[in-house]
Amino acid sequence: MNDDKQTAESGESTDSRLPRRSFLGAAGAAVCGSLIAGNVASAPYGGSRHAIPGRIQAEDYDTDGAGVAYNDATAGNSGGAYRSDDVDIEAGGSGHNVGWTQGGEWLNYSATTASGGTYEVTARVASGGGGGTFILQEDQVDKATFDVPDTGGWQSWTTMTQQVDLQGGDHTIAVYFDTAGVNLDWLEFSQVGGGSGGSSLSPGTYRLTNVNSGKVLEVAGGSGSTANGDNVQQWSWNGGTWQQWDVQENGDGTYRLLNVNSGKALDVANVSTQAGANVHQWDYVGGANQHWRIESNGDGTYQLLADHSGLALDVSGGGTADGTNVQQWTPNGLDP
Ligand SMILES: [Ca+2]
Ligand SMILES: [Ca+2]
Repeated sequence: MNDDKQTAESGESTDSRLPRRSFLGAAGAAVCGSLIAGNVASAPYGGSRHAIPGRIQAEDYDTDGAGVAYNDATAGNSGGAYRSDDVDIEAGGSGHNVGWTQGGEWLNYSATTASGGTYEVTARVASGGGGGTFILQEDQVDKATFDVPDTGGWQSWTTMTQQVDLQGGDHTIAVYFDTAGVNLDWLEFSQVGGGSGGSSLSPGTYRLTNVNSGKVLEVAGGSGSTANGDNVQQWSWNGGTWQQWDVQENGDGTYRLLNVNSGKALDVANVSTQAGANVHQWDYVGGANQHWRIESNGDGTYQLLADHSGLALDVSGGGTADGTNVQQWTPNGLDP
């Protein structure tokens, strides 16, 4: 079981630091530094801008190459995975991560922030080399410094959270590596204090009703199902305590969901990061596969995202029958 306990730090701004030449901003932006020539903005990877709130995978930095979308100190991709420019990417983390980072390297992410305000930024990081430091920027302005500790291995992941103030609209988010020694998997932005996409559910006891089927999340087998590994599925609401969930805050923007009948936690089996992995109940041990982000869909409904994988709680195949299994799946915007 991964111990993904978060190291929350105060969201102290570092705006007083000198701007770094970490990116070529929107066309026409005033930029300086020998790395940069001309007013050529980098373009989003995959063709569409990253959405904030939301998760940005480190390896999904912009296109348009060296000096525009990124700066990397070594020729070629040392990890040999995912993309084939100079940024060093390996199979790892929640799929791929950026590694072999060195001081002075940077990555740009074209993003659209839904609304200006305060956001929690959670970074999934690892370091097997004594730790390191990177800086999060918005349009070349420093927003937060992440001092990453030595996590005990290059694939020993932890998360760190800071608060930042972001502007609404199209901006370039950048990661500037101040030192060597940081592996980066992803950055997740969630708005503080509600708003669409924010995590704003109050703790308490809930029944969780699937929008598509109208059925509720339950532990299969009813009141006798109190063992680790008992399955979770959907069923017509009957008022049973095994259909009710005690939603508690973890203090880091995530929640745990404890079944009222069994006291056990909603848990992704085997800490799997695969789409289609089963969801069942297990003793609450604080694992990131037992921590869920509850994000508003802006219409009174919510989606639940497993913190370790970023995947959504999902009724298999969009089924509407009693007993249809519940799993994790790529968030698809369909009624979950
Ligand atoms: Ca390289
Ligand atoms: Ca990643």
